Amino acid sequence: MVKTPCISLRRGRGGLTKVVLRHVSGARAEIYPHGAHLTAWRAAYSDECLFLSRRSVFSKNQPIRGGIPVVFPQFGDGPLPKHGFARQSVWKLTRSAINRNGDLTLVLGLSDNAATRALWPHAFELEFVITLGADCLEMRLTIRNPGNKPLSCQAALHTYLRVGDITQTALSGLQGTVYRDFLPPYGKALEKRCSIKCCGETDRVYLCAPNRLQLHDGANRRKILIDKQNMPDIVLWNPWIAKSRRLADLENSAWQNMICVETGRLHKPLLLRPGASWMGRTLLKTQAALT
Ligand code: TA6
Repeated sequence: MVKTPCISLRRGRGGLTKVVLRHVSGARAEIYPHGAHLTAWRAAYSDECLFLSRRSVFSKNQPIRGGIPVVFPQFGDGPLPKHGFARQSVWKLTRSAINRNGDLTLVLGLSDNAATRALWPHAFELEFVITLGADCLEMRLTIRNPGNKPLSCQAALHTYLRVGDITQTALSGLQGTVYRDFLPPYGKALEKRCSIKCCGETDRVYLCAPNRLQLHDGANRRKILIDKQNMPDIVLWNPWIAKSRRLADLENSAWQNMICVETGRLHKPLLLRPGASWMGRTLLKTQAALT
């Protein structure tokens, strides 16, 4: 049945507002202005592609667990809240459109304010453009420096992909890339594997990684193609058993059905001159897989 394309505001979990994008093909996405957080994405004729924790808290004071957190201006631990404050800020809904090709676009914005300046004394303007197609989800994150001094920051899309079974899941495209391990023995190493399977807690950043990766989700008989521009680094994370248990907002079994393949500018932080801007793009596309 052909559906009518629709962009609607709904009351989401925890009473937070969410925007629902419904494509004529049946593809669908959900975004909370809280963090400009994509919490759901399904392509036409596919089931849910993003992992969202059933235990996630939906409140103004905490980031949503799962989906696609927007990381800015800091990745990981540091002087700011972990992964920065963008994922805990309420973004403005600046524009939406049903495009001539039937794709749906939602634009969200976040600029510095008293709360962010109290944490990080810099002017900034962020724009997050989400476009939903029949079988793909495109995300464009733009950072502009409206201030009169250089702006140094990191940025990433911390994508939680939903998989049928982590033991039947493999990521390809990183062979020959140097990675830095966030777990012991730490340090750097060269990725020798053509196809990577998580067999334990995995937490590492691949530096200047190739722009096209492929996640094979064998249990769901699907592939997710990851196509990035201007986001050189890839973070691969699975909490595995012990860390899943330690994270209160993550169900104990989460490690079996999620893998984070994150795209960003992390290893070499951005340095934007006054008036300059940067744009990073990530496209996720689903394909059926025979096995
Ligand atoms: O991206 C990987 C990572 O930095 C892991 O170390 C893990 O902490 C994950 O992010 C989740 O971070 P969060 O702050 O959302 O719990």
